[in-house]
Amino acid sequence: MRNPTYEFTRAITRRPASTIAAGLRAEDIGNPSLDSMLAAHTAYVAALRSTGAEVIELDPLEAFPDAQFVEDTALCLPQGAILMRPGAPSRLGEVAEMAPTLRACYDEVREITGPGHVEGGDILVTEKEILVGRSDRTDAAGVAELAEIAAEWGHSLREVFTPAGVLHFKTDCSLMDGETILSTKRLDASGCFQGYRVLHVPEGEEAAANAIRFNNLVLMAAGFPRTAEVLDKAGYDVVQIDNTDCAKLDGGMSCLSLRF
Ligand code: CIR
Repeated sequence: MRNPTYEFTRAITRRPASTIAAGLRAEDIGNPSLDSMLAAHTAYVAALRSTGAEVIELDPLEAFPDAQFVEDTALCLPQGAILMRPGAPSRLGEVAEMAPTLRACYDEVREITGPGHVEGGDILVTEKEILVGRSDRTDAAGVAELAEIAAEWGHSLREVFTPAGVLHFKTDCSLMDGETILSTKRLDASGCFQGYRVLHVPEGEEAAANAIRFNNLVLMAAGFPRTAEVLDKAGYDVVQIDNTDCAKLDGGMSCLSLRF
């Protein structure tokens, strides 16, 4: 049987827009290059497709410079999709742009109506529960509204906390399989992964924690050889994707797709 937390038949991505230099970032380490970001995007989509999945590639949205980070706009579960309500005001309008595609893919589409906020990057779905990290983008009211929908669909949801100064919960962790999480030590130290098998990202390679398990592959950012070795030794088939330009906008592997 398919494990819906990491075995997927479809993904949605969106090509980066020419306006990416206006994208949000915590710290300015220079503007991303559109050409390099497009090349990395093409490699990312090719890796997803190489597993046999269908990838729906959406057109760039010039009015939304962060719109290629589609993960933040929705949560995809086997029972249906839930449209998020981003905590970043400049990103709120991305949800309406994503909605028609999800309505075409799912019979059931619900939405976070507010006043709270939740971004998909703060949500980690495991086999036994949905972990939602409160962060600067995801607040208690948003988590509570999401918990009601999740409960209706038979999921238990646990509120956890994204470390201060970290954009999203999944900036610091990823699901590797039914029982295994890749995490930074700083996030694991909060105790949120008790009962899971945890693989630690080596010190100094924290930016490699945002990876995705997608069917037989693990996609991770290139340039973190010790993390790649940890995953390789644990038996995962790792594909490294250049994340240099997305990283300038605090983005990583999970942000770039919705997977279902
Ligand atoms: C933002 O700050 O919203 C974007 N520049 C990056 C979003 C990354 N998304 C994610 O981790 N799920």
